Amino acid sequence: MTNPEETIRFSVSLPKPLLDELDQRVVRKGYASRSELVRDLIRERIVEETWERGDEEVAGVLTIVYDHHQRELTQHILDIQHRQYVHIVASTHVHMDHHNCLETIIIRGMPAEIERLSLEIGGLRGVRFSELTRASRVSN
Ligand code: NI
Repeated sequence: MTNPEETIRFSVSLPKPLLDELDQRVVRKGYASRSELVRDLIRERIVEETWERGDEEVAGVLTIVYDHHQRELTQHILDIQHRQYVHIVASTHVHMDHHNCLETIIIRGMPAEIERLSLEIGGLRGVRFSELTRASRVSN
């Protein structure tokens, strides 16, 4: 029986310029080894594909910066979150300065639902910055 935790070594053939690029990234990003970087690249790709396929539950973190003084915007953002409460896991609000509020909203659901919600909030008048980090379960 094979152990699912077992690490298997295999060899990959790469053209020299591509290998050089890989090694530069290892150094630049502070990886301990090529293997560590390649594992991360594969996991990133798996998360992306899970989102593209769209058939399983994933999680996203929406980061927004918005104008505190934009009339009714704070209430509007809260109303949307309450309407979608099933999907909203948590949110954190930081008052950055007199005008700017930063909020991170953790959302669970199908990729299309999370994308729709993110666009709805990000598209509100007075939201100055909006970025969705796409995450999913990833095997070891
Ligand atoms: Ni604030």
